[in-house]
Amino acid sequence: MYGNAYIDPNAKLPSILEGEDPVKLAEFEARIARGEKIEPQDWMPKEYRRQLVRMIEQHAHSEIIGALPEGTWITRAPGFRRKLALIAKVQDEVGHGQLLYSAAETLGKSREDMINDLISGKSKYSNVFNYPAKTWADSAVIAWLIDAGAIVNQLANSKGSYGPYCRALDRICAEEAFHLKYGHDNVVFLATGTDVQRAMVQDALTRWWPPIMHFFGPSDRSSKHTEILMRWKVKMASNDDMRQQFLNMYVPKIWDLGLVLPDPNLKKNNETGLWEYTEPDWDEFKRVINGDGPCNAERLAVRRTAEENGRWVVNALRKPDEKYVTPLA
Ligand code: BYC
Repeated sequence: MYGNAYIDPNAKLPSILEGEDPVKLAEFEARIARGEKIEPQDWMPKEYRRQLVRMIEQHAHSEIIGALPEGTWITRAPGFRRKLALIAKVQDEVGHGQLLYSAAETLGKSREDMINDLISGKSKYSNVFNYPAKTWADSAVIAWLIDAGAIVNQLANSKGSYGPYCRALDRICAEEAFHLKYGHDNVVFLATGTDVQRAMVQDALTRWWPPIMHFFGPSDRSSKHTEILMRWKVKMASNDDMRQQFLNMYVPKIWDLGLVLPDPNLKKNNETGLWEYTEPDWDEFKRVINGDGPCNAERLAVRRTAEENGRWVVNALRKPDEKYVTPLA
């Protein structure tokens, strides 16, 4: 179904590919089928460019907005070692944003336009970051399980077709692997700690589970972009496949810690090898990704303030001829 390199020049193109040169399109798809990377200067269909900008830009926004829920715990981290590790993690996430904005810029959209689309609410970013990190245990659950979900997604897509995105993902995955260890250590510490610590991490897990199930995107039945993205090897696994991979790797580890997941139907079907679960609440998912989650307004307000407060730096950098001002002292 996917990755078919041959396009019949006489066949009618799908509407999203209308107007494309069929010969160039066939060459492009043949390169992808051979596993070659597409680079910024190469010919690509408009829809490939549009889809990549959409996906990489959303990913970049997710990193810089994703720094906020955990970032609020830096000042309240329990102990110096945890504080140092959390500062480093949050800094990494913002760095991932930088890498991804640079990758998206190679496709022709300026960083300023991307940031404007974020703070105006036009662009999306990951659903999970619209929920509050109420306790220290929330930051532990994010670092372990959101980063785990991100690694499942990014490890697969780093083998994809667009060179700059794949190279950014390679570097990001290496750093995320540390975040995952940090998050796991943090959750294990709480889950094996006092009754209060245990209750705190259980409560955080119970609240974060539904957003984590949403994190991989709508079910394959209703995912509108998967087919074309998999055909062009931008996405290397479907949303449901990634959700399954995540469940397979992490549910046993969560259960090993004696923690309870808030889904009575969650179990592995040993015949199919697939996890069964209660259908996530997709209405809530849609509300949250379209701007009406518990923290959407707050998250965008923080980014807006950061933009306004940092505007003078941007303006200063845009005037390369300006004389260097000698400090008074
Ligand atoms: N959240 O057709 P579909 C991190 C939207 S950050 C929000 O399946 P697609 C971290 C989707 O955009 C890492 N929106 O889409 C950072 C589309 O809407 P539009 C975050 C979502 O693209 C800091 C519509 O639903 N990872 O790890 O084929 C601290 C239909 O969906 C979501 C990435 O960004 C969602 N979860 O597949 C800690 C990965 N899911 O655009 C950790 C990169 C779907 O038509 N992105 N939508 O208006 C992807 O891999 C893919 O875009 C997705 C969705 C798998 C997420």
